[in-house]
Amino acid sequence: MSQLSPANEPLLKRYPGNPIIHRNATPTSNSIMNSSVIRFGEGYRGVFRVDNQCRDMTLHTGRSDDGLAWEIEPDPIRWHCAKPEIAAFEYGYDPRIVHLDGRYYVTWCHGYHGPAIGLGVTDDFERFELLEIILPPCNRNAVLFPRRINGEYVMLHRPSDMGHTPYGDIYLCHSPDLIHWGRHRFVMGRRGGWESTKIGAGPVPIETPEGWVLIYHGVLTSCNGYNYFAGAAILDLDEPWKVLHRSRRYILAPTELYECVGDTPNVVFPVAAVHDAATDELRVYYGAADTCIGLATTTLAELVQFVKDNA
Ligand code: BMA
Repeated sequence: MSQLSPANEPLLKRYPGNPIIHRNATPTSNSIMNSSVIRFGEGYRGVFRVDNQCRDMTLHTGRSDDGLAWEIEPDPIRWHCAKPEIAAFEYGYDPRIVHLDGRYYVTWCHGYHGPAIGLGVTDDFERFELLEIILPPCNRNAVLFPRRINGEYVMLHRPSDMGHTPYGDIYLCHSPDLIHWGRHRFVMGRRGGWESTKIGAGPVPIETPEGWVLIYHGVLTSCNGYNYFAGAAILDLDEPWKVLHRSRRYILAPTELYECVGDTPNVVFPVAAVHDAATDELRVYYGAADTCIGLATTTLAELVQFVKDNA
């Protein structure tokens, strides 16, 4: 448990049963982290980053009735792909899922001569189709908006390099068909403190009357390497490259044992957010220490207020 006083806790409150998914949730997993979940019917489904005991980075599906207790498929997703030249899966990691035009689209970092962005789709979380490589290397953290904006699909992304990328800002691009992307805009860059080295989009942006709420990760470089934090900003509804508010304070920092001890110490990496419109509860799912998955909550109203108060 944290030694900090309640008044000194960050905005997001950890679920007391954390981590909700442990590193050994499949028979051959080394670690399960940086994964995406979404409401599906009466329950939840997810696409999970599972690093196996050969240390291959693979994508698996999983299911849950309550979003807390998860069953992760032991075998990686077998992607159907009509295009043999892109069908080989060198690796896949950091997936995001969005419900868009009635289907479930998945974006992830796709190994294709370097870290590229893959786009896939499913309707039932049983059959998955790999549609295209939508951004070439080197890129990571591609996140689709959940609806068209002014008639076009919109996606956040983070240009990067072949390695662990000691820089990184968030950009946005547009598409008429989800396949061809252009009309690039700068959204926001790294700045001081917890986000001084690089930033990258986290969960799918959440639409509110105040703007799109964007939860993202920020990284600082310490004497022991990268430390990952979660932060939040609000983007303009019609021109989402315009940042209306951005919190100087993080909303979650790596302070618990399972966030500080693991394959990569000192990491909280938010990837999915599930909002309950009836209660306003916002559940944020995050990878912890590149080893397991944690859950933290707030309300959307509190998050919006926090971002404005700490801008
Ligand atoms: C992600 C991935 C991981 C990395 C992590 C921190 O973008 O690249 O392999 O360690 O950031 O959780």
